[in-house]
Amino acid sequence: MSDLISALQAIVGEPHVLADADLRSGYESDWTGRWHGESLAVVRPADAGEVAAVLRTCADHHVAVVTQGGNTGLVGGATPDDRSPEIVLSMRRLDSLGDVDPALMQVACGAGVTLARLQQAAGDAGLQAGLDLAARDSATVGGLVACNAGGLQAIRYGTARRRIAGLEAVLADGTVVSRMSGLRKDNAGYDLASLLIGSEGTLGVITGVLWSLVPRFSDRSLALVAVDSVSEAVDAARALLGRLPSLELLEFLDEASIRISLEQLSGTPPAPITPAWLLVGCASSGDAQEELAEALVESGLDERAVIAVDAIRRQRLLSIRESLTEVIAAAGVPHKFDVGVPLGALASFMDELPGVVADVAPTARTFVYGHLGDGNLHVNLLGPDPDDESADEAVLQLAARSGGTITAEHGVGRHKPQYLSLVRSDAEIAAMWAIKRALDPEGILNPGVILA
Ligand code: 2HG
Ligand code: ZN
Repeated sequence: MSDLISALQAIVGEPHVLADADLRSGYESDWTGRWHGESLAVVRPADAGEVAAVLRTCADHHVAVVTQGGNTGLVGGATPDDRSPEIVLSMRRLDSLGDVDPALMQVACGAGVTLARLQQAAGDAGLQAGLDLAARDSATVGGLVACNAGGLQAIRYGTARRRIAGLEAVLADGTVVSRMSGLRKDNAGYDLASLLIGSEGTLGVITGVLWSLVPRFSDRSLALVAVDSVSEAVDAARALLGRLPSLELLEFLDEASIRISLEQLSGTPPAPITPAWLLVGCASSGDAQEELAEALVESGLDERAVIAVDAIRRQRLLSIRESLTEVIAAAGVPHKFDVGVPLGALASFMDELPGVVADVAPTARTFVYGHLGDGNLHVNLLGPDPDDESADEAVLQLAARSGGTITAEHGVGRHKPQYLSLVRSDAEIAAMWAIKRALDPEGILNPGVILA
């Protein structure tokens, strides 16, 4: 393997090939601690040309490539495993950020630009990124696109897919494909960008994108609604979805999530602790608070709602929701899910969940929170051994039985390939394999991710 290491050093420069175990370790484990493995080296290219040369070299040496951005993924999709010799391809040095085009509302970003930096650049131009999530300071644009990330504002602006006006990527054989003209309309053949978005590093390595920004609204408002049951939460969500065009965020927390989060935050709870809380946010060029207050009255929710009157209180409310991933990870190695369930089946999914978990993991602690407006719930279980898949199987089967999906947001990764057939037909999986084999015939790009 010393041949491979020297060849990689010749491409990216010696300091950017991390072969030492201590230097590699931060890239070889996800931060929940559930996914880890060993790589031959971490390679840090500076541009698409270097990525192309690295891929060609790895193919020559029959070594696989696990592409990694900010390492904030939650399904092991950017973590090496020990099944085949692999390098980690860290994309963080591809961090160039162009000027915002205010007319087209587009900006060119290298794959390694963090979401926070993109948001800042958008804000400086009087616009916004149209995507937000708690890992914004580390998550990179390339990773967000490779996973088709959702996050807190997907209810208004859609997932990362909707934000992509152009894309550059390196294919497994080292060829660079680039469609960065930013044309709003272009129907010339298959849309390769669409295929690469959400492909989790298995079809190509995304090196840059043209990001499509959204208008920034001058006024924001956020309310916490304390409800007595999940079905009440779902009814409230339905009512608000229909009558609040400026809705930008509609989040759910169950009682266990409310309690574990509040334990970390000092001070009195902002509302009575009930079986569920909703966070309802809107952004408007008019008076957001008035629009929100009106919608709450019309939905009969005003007596259960607390509206945050300023940005500091808004941030405090949001942090109860945003801190959950870290708070839960601090309490153990969680089994994490990002199931999607149709709104009409959400209440029965939540009713059945405790029994389904108790059957296979009677001592597990269950937390449910997430993007209720999108039907996307984050079930988190603490207790089962990280390698014990029985609760995973039970929860994902329940999501599938409920007419939902095994992943609404985080992707399949290494966690869920064996469950793909719960929600995709044999014909669909065969078509996915045909695409995979056509674009990556040697199977060097993230083997074992999505398709096992
Ligand atoms: C979120 O919505 C992220 O906060 C992480 O998707 C979800 O912690 C999780 O399970
Ligand atoms: Zn989420």
